[in-house]
Amino acid sequence: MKGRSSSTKMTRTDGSSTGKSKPLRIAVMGAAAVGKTCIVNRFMNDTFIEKHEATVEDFHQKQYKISKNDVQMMEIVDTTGSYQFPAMMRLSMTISHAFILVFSLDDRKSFEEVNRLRQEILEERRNKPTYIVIVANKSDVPESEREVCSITADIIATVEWGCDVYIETTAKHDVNITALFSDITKKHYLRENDQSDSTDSHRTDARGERRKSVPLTFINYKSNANLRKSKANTSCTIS
Ligand SMILES: Nc1nc2c(ncn2[C@@H]2O[C@H](COP(=O)(O)OP(=O)(O)OP(=O)(O)O)[C@@H](O)[C@H]2O)c(=O)[nH]1
Ligand SMILES: [Mg+2]
Repeated sequence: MKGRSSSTKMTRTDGSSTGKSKPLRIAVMGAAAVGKTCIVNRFMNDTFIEKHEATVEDFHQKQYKISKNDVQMMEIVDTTGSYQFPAMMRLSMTISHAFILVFSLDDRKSFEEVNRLRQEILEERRNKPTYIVIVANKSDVPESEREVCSITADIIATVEWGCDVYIETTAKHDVNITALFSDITKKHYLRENDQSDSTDSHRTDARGERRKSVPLTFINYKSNANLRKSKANTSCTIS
């Protein structure tokens, strides 16, 4: 693997106030080359790198401004897509609160990998609060190159798997990247400050089963209505 050595990247905004809540730890996981690093780089630095350079593990910090007077500290772990570091992955699963599980719309196997990771996370965390977002990246790729149907993936992720949110992104064209992180961060902040609404669905029940949920409405789901319409005649199979 042509990977970087394990590194720590610390990036802060210039906000001087501190958040009331504990740092939010987000782990970004998924198969190799699905765009995890590009998603994080787009969010942290508004940059996009064309060349794929395999990650071992990168750590980022950012203060996210919730409102005029409130900030939330975020700690983001950009994990490896390689299977070579299982202990590192387990640790990320143990210490993180939220998980961004990324697959690429032009890579069917990466969708299957997201399911494997999801199961491993739930097993690892058992009844601990766990917020899982499934990200379909590379939404800019042409229809002819897609191997995963977005509508089917959305239904599987939110209904069958009971994940908290499904969202399409393109790190390349910066679509839904900020919404992705701000959704997770705002919900965490509200939860920590005891203002969460009763529909919050990040927790597991006593049997360790996840409650089903509906994606948040403030996220731009790349105009789902149009997406559904435009894909009405497209055959999608994921099994
Ligand atoms: N078309 C397109 N390409 C993308 C997008 N995001 C990432 N890529 C490309 O996909 C390749 C892999 O991106 P990375 O972000 O390095 O992938 P990764 O998931 O971090 O890979 P590992 O670190 O090996 O696990 C690069 O060549 C990127 O330029 C996207 O939204 N659209
Ligand atoms: Mg990477």
